[in-house]
Amino acid sequence: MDSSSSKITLLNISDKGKKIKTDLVAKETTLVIKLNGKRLAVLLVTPTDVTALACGFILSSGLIKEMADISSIKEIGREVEIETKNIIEEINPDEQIFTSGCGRGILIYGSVLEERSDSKFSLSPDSISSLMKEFQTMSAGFKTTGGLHSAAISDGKDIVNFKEDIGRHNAIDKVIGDCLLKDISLGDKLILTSGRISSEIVVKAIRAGIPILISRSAPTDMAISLAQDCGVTLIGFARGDRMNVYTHPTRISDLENNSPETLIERIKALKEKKQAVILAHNYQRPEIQDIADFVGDSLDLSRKAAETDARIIVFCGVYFMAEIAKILSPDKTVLLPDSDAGCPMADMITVEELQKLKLKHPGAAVVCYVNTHAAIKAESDICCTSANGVKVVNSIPAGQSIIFTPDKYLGDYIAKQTGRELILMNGFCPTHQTITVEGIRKLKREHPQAKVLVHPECSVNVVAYSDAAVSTNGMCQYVKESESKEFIIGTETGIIHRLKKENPDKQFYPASKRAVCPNMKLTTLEKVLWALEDEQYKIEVPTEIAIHAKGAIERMLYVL
Ligand code: CIZ
Ligand code: SF4
Repeated sequence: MDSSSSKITLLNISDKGKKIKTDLVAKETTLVIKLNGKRLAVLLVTPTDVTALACGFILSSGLIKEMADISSIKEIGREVEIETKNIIEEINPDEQIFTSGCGRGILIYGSVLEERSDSKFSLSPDSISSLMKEFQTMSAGFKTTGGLHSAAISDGKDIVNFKEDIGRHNAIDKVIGDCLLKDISLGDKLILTSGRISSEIVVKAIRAGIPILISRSAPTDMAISLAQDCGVTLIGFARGDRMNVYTHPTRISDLENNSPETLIERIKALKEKKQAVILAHNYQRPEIQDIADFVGDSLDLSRKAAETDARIIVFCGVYFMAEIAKILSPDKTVLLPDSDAGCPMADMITVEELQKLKLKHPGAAVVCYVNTHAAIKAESDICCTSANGVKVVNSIPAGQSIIFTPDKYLGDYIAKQTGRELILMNGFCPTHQTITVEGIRKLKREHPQAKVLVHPECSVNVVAYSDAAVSTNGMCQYVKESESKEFIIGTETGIIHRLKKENPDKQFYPASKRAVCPNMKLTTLEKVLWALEDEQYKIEVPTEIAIHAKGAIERMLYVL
């Protein structure tokens, strides 16, 4: 194919007047990628290195794992035809994910979540700065048109591959594909990109096995969360000597020693020194569960918080949980390692809405799910968790009407179990909504012996389809007592770490790989260390609210 620019004629208007000029602009053409005789994708590309682009594209899309999977490649005009050795399965539409505006393709997001880079490749901030400088110079050198994105692969010392394209995705697919064609290993390399890092770009690095991703521009929140989960070091705004390291800073040498082992040592030492205890929710990341003094559900954790002699409680969970710990232990310092770790379900109702409903139903008892802000608990008669909601509702005298807030699905489950009519609000958990009957049915076909355990925060038809709808602690107990060896787990996937640890001889399959609560996953080892070092972020609850909320929590504890 031809080169990357076209000569055009234009009218230039400036303070010096009008002038006809010629200039170079980026060339854009279509590229058809055919896989095993079928049309896979039509991309808009810069017409250079299209074979590399096609190879990188099918690797980034998860359709091949290595060059050895390809049996032939042909470039004919504006088409690249690739044949693979093995039949490639149809892409499961359940696993498919939308792509961002200028993205395109067939990225299969779920499957990358199982991949985790543990590459020990590392480099210093100085090397990053000088690589970025070289990258900039190369981009400027190649750039005759403006408007092109560049990507490069580096071994930490030199740039070993450099490509440009009108699309930031294409530029990256080109460098990855060219390394595949040239048999250059990628596990000990990094990617440099001129473009914004969205989650799809992180997916490309993961699929290629590249552990470090560096950009001049910004990453998105989803990209950061995915890079954290999959062990990729993500660096943004790398300009001059400055850079922001968003995830896994352990690969940046010369910084203070912060390998995971050292981080854990430092957390342990500081915890002793400051008389702190670390509590972690069942949905936390595995490494956080492993360093915690105690792992459990919100009720367990608030009890531990009330019992402990520690001076500081580092609460690895979400805001409403840390708030309960503070309400029950007002004299202790309660720290939430990431102040943004909230709960969208708790945010779905306001005090005003609840007050309005109370006025509409005078005399009704108000039962609030634990996933609420303290101000809502203060407006409620009694609190409950998913483990004790049925008991709590049964404790309310027959005949008294009951408002249940905020989770409509848990409310529906409790209503069915107790035979009580509940006045429901419209809250729900977005994470549990990723779990569907279709998804579970598919898993059940693969594992017909597996028991299906789901959380009552799941939608009504999912709960109806399950063998049991139970809280996270309920799942731990069910699995321990069950003779079954296989379980489909319909809740936030973090619980699977605990289930595996407690039942090493049993198998667990997440009902949806997308049931990952972004808020629960905000806590990382680094943030736990910083929380201890700087005693941040302190939870405070206004006294008036705390007194009333404590009443609702203590009434729940009394019912048990
Ligand atoms: O109560 C909890 O900890 C939550 C939010 C879920 C569960 O089932 O444990
Ligand atoms: Fe809230 Fe759902 Fe996350 Fe639990 S899993 S903290 S209910 S968003």
